[in-house]
Amino acid sequence: MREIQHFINGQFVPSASSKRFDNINPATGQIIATVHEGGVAEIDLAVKAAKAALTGPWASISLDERMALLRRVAEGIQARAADFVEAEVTDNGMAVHLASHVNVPRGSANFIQFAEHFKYVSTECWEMEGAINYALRRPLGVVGIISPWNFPLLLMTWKVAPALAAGNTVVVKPSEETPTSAALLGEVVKDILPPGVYNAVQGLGPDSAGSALTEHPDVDGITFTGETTTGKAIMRTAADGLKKLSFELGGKNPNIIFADADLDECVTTTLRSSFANQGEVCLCGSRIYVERPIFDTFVEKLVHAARTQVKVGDPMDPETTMGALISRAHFDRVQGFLDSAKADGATFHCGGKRPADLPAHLDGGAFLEPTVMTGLGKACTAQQQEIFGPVVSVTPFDSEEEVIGLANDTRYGLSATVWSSDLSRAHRVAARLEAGVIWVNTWFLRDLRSPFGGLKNSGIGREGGIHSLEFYTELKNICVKL
Ligand code: NAD
Ligand code: 6OD
Repeated sequence: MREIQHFINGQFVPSASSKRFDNINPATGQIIATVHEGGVAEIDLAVKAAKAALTGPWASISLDERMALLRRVAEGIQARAADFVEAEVTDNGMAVHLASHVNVPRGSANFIQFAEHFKYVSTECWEMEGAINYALRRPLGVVGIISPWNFPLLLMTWKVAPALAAGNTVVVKPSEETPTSAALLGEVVKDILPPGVYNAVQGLGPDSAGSALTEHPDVDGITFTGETTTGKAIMRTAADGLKKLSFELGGKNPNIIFADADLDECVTTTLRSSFANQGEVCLCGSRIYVERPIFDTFVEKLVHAARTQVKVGDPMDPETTMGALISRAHFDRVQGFLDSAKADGATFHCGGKRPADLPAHLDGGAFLEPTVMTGLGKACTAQQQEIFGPVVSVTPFDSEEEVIGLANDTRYGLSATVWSSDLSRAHRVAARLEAGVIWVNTWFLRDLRSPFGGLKNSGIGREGGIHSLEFYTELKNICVKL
């Protein structure tokens, strides 16, 4: 059985305790690795290494050298792309096509982006009578990165790359569901970065590596992606150490489709925004609002596309477009939402069950058909809570005012899409939506220089471009009397 250890101070090391947990392939239900569970002792070792590295060679190399090292990390990921793809598919259950076209390339692109961008950012200077102020940017210090399972490499490197580009050192706690990519990144950086700059401690959340990292007094900031309830728990724990925080949390994202939208393009993209990565993308649109004149046609087209274009199956098959949900436990949670929707009177146009025709080797896997529902009122559980599965609910609307109200009627505020060929209306609606990221006539089109994050219960702060630099550094003002 393959073993996954911690990567601390440039070395793979076992846990001090005998605690281990299983890494399960969600498509087969098979155990694929045993993982060392870290806790207070391993986090302390990693934080000590990260703190020491802050004053070692990492601190004294030039900006150009640091960025060159990060570009080598990007190349290292590309060189090991096949290993990363396999790890992401077998840990997460995502389709190999998605892993190799989105997740793993973004793992390397994140390093290239921040290695480039941060080279050209300046600080402020203010002249006053008889004095001059200028600001210096310094690394935040030791950054704790707690990441989720849904895009393991993409989301971990989305934080590791800017943190390192800004001169910090990091301790990563990857999701217990998807431990492999953080270990593989250790293999990549081992011969590139000085020891202690990148550390990864495996483990669970509460009473394990996650809470130990949040509690550690020498961690200067925590950047977290995951559920809103976990964010609240981390915030409470981090309050004692007054740590700087950045949170990317859950969503219940609206897609707003006006009757003048290019319907075929809209359906094609909505199919993706509904079912990509089994609907396990924080940005997936789960509440679809369609202007009444095209409501029936839209539902018919989306259901037809879901039935004919989504191929649920073995994630390793390049033809598969939808793989397995992350675990049986998550499948049961999603099923609970489907049951509540049924009880609330939803009509199921497709899906709602495990596909009948899967091969025998996937018997233990957590598969669900793409599911389209209508008929849910705005207060229903399935309309208000994040399902995080391949399930969407479609609702008609009659006016711009009404749909803005419906879209904003949620405690979340992560993303939204607006579909219309009337650009004035699209701008007007986008400006009034309570969401951090809004796409017009597209979805998940990313420019890594732009601000990314959520409003309300979907997050705190923004990352991306200069906003990442803001989080991963501290500014100090120097005032010189002339
Ligand atoms: P999760 O909150 O269950 O776990 C995320 C990470 O937090 C894991 O590494 C976990 O071990 C750790 N953790 C759990 N409890 C902890 C605690 N008390 N202290 C410290 N660490 C703890 O989330 P998940 O199930 O892995 O991911 C799915 C969620 O993530 C969804 O809600 C999704 O919307 C959200 N998400 C948000 C974004 C975004 O950009 N806003 C991106 C991806 C995922
Ligand atoms: O594209 C990104 O940078 C990003 N953070 C995506 C988040 C996807 C959520 O599942």
